[in-house]
Parts: sequence; C-alpha cells; structure tokens
Amino acid sequence: MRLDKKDLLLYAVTDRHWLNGRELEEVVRESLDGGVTFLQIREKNLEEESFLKEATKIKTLCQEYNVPFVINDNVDLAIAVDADGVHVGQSDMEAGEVRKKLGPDKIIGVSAQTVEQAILAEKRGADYLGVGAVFSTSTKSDAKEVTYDTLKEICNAVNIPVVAIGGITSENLAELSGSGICGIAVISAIYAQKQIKEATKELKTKTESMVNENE
Ligand code: TZP
Ligand code: MG
Repeated sequence: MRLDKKDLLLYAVTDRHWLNGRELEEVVRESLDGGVTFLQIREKNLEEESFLKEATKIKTLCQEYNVPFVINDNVDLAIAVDADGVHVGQSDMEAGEVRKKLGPDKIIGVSAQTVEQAILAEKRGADYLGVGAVFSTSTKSDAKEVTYDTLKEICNAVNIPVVAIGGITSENLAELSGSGICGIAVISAIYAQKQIKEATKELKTKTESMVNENE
C-alpha cells in the first residue's frame, strides 16, 4: 500500500485501557465514523492468540473504511494478518530488519525523539515517523518529552511525513502549528472520550486547520 501524507492527518492508536467493557471493534468503528485517517492497534498485555483475533477484526473494519492499518511492534503478527504495516519504537526491531521481513510494499512507521534517530530511521526505510511525546501524557509513562523546536528540526531534516504524538488534545493541538507535521497521533483524545465519534470529528477539523497553516 502506498502511503499518502494525507492519510496521516488523524492517526488513532488503540488502547483497551479505556474500553470500559466495550469491544475494541465497536470503539474503533466510532472513531472511523468520526473520520480517523490511519489506525494502529497497540496491545501491550494481550496473549498472541487474542491479539491475532483482535487484529484480524480491526483489519477487516479498516478495509471497510479504506483506512491504513498498522500493528504496533509485532512484525510476525503483521505478516500473519496481512496488515498494511508495522509501527516500531526505538527499542523494537530496527526499520531495516522490519523492511527485510515485510518487503517493499508495506508501511513502516518508526518512533523518533531526536534528529539523529529520525534521519537514521528514514535511511533504513521508514515511511513515516511518530515524534513525541510533544506534551506530557499519562498514557505512556516512559514517553520522552520532545520540544516544539526538536519536532520542527526533525520535520526539516527528513523527507518522509511526520506525525506528532503524546498528550495532544483538541485544546492544545494548535500549538503544533508551523512545525511541519502532517498530522497528529492520539490515544486518549479519541478513545478516552464519551462521544468518540463527535470528539474525533472535532479533532479532525482542528487538525486540518492546524496543518493547513503549516503549508
Ligand atoms: N508514544 C508516545 S506518547 C504515547 C505513545 C504511544 C501515548 C499517546 O497517548 P495520548 O493519550 O494521546 O497522550
Ligand atoms: Mg514499541
């Protein structure tokens, strides 16, 4: 699948922490109805078999909405479910190895916190970068803080599209304007909300204006 930078406008990352007894599929559908443009399934504590089941359901759903679907970290699982790609962090398999396993046509996203990491990831074949945490967040306890200036330097240093992540809400996202990002990646600003579809719509409208100011 070819990645268009517009696909990265509103990037949703799943988190079953907020499910409150609901099915992942159900909340993901609400977010897709609200206009999410990219989806990552991120499971930190799920057994392989349950992860496979969930990923298969979410893949089918994303196909229905024509939204790219990637899996956090687990390259073998991405191959097993024929996901559109994988997202890896700095302590996961490095992008070059992922590329060897996935082949040329899949999407590889890499988390980067510094300009050096960003340049290296691009060189190793990443298709996009997730940079953060740009704001403080309780969703990921070990998320390193990345300043606005570093975010901007990273966007200038690479040719692949960059999304910002970490503590982004509809209230603070305008602060990212002018950095060069092509979109935002969020967990709680979508999945911790009572009205997921409405919250997603609002985020998307605000992200569109923020990104347009960039151009
Ligand atoms: N990587 C950096 S920050 C973060 C991840 C996965 C958590 C983002 O969650 P939230 O709720 O959007 O701050
Ligand atoms: Mg990881």
